[in-house]
Amino acid sequence: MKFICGDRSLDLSVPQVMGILNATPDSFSDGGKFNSLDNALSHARNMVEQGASIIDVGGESTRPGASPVSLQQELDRVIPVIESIRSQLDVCISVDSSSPEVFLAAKNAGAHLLNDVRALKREGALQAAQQTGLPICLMHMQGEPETMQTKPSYQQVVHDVTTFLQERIAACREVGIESHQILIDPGFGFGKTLEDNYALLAKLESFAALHVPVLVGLSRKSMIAGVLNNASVDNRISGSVAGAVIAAMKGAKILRVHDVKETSDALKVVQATMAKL
Ligand code: 7PM
Repeated sequence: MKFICGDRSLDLSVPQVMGILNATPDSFSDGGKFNSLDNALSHARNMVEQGASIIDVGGESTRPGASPVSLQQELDRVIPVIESIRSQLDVCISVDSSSPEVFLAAKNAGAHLLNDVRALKREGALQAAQQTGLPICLMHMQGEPETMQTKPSYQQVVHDVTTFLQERIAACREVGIESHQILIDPGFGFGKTLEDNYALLAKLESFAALHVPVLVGLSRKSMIAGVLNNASVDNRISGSVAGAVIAAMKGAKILRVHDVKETSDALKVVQATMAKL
């Protein structure tokens, strides 16, 4: 199962780790621009050494309640980081964005994969994604980050998320993005209650019916804290690793995580086991 990402390929017959790199000022600023770029690159390098085969570079905070960033701000944060990873590291680079301008600039800077929490719903996003020729991860979100956790509501969460992702796959195909270039993601924590998140995780294998690989991000999220007495971020690692293991056993091919070493080790155990099924 080779998944082509620009001029690289990923072997999705084994679960792959996508390391999260937040190119937001709160994560990588100690004043000077060079320092923050250096810090981002060394974090990326560490994650590659620990087993990440993809680095997901994001410049827009999609934290529940977050306010939107300007396009220029997003470009300024993300593009130099992509260029620097591209020139220094042997890894697949994904860009976490919803903006058509960012897709095109990221492709020019050397990105291999687009990751859109808005599933190419923004004006011009479908066309821009198609133009890059890069594969795309379509994520489900109910509402927008500012308000999505106010009152999530579904008829049947698994069915509703599946239908949405099916529709977005169809929209991609209409503009000429082929199904072998598409990944899907149920979007843990994006407009979902604790119950919704666990219902989705429990039924994750059902997304195989869409015939495209599944990517999952639950690292350090509130669905982990929510079953751990609202543990602080530092105390969510074991819970996050458990979630990644469950997702991989239910067929997820890419795990988007903060704690790369811990998750990679756990996924090797999953892989050794799954190879005997
Ligand atoms: C603050 C809180 C900052 C939460 C960022 C986040 C996903 C994603 C994110 C995901 C895909 C996070 C989120 N989550 N992309 N981007 N899937 N495809 O926890 O679950 O990292 S941002």
